Amino acid sequence: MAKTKNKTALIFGITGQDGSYLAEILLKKGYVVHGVVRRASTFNTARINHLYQDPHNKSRKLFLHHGDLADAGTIRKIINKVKPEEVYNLAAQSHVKVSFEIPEYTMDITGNGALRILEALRDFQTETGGKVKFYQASSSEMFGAAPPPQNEKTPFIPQSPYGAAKVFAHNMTNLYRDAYGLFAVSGILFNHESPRRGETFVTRKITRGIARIKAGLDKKLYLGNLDAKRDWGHSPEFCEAMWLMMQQPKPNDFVIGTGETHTVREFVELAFKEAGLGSWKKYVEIDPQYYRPAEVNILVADTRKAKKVLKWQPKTKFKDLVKIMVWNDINEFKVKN
Ligand code: NAP
Ligand code: G4F
Repeated sequence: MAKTKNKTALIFGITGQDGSYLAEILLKKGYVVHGVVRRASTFNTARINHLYQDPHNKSRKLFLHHGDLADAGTIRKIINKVKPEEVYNLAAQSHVKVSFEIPEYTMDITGNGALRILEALRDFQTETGGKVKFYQASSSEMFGAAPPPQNEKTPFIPQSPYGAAKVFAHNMTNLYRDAYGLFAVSGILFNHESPRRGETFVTRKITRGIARIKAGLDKKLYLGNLDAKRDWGHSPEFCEAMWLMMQQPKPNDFVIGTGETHTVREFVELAFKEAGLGSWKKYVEIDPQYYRPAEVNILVADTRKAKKVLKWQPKTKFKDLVKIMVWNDINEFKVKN
């Protein structure tokens, strides 16, 4: 991997699935990485503990700051102190079903949070002479009811408060690019998963549920809509695409996905088979509490632009992704129990 000497990046959402992979990628490329961490009453840094460096280490490359997307003053303070060349906004209330329960909070963090960073960068770029770049984590959830395949020109018809909040942040990112000349890009990423995926998203819920059943801790796995179709890729590869977007001569938006779609049922079937548990029908029950007031039925990425301009291609196949996640959870439960 080519080393990029002395560049400084700031990641909002460094403790999340993508934030942890992006931090690894940037550190490997030679960046100094700063990350914003929310204050919590228990440790919330499990995904980046392996990257932690002692504050007394004079040559350390990873720095953490307390902050919250609700707090514009601190965002501004951190940006002014760190003086980043690249800012990645991966922070969000990122759960679609939860966004129906807490729509106002979701809009404040997932929508307005991005605007708070953009406002801080508008002033900061005057100071740096326009040298700062901004990445916004946009989402295929923004397409909502728009028929597949979805690309950069597909209209947004969001079907959740989360999707609507992401559309707001996406539009603001474009506006700051056009109105203020900020190097601002949006990566419209389709679902991407990994062993670090949050435990309440469907893929990880399934693989973790299987591990618990195998370990004798549970008898059943309760799920919602098995008919929804998603374009599922592998998170580390998608994080590499974020970096590629930031290295382009001009800021631009890109759709990132695999171009393949599968139902939740297919994921379940393959995962139970992989774990050697036989038919999933013995274990899975439908619980309507996991249905959503509105659903995104089908997502399929048209990634021609990313392939052409970024030379980016997904590598991990659906069945391999399922395998990686199933065995990670089975092994994790073996160690713990
Ligand atoms: P994730 O695992 O849920 O991570 C979200 C991150 O945001 C965590 O670090 C979280 O901190 C932080 N965060 C939440 N609320 C915050 C607040 N008020 N202030 C500061 N930080 C806050 O999500 P992900 O899967 O890595 O996704 C990264 C980004 O891409 C998100 O914006 C998501 O909406 C978007 N996205 C994800 C996908 C996908 O399939 N994964 C697809 C498209 C777009 P804690 O660790 O303390 O909770
Ligand atoms: O895993 P999910 O919760 O992901 P969803 O809603 O597609 O959102 C994820 O991808 C977006 C990109 O398109 C991101 F922007 C967003 O931040 C997040 O990472 O649900 C996937 C599908 C849905 O159709 C849901 O109804 O699985 C269905 N599902 C069925 N049973 C379930 C369950 N989802 C969850 N979370 N839990 C269930 O028990």
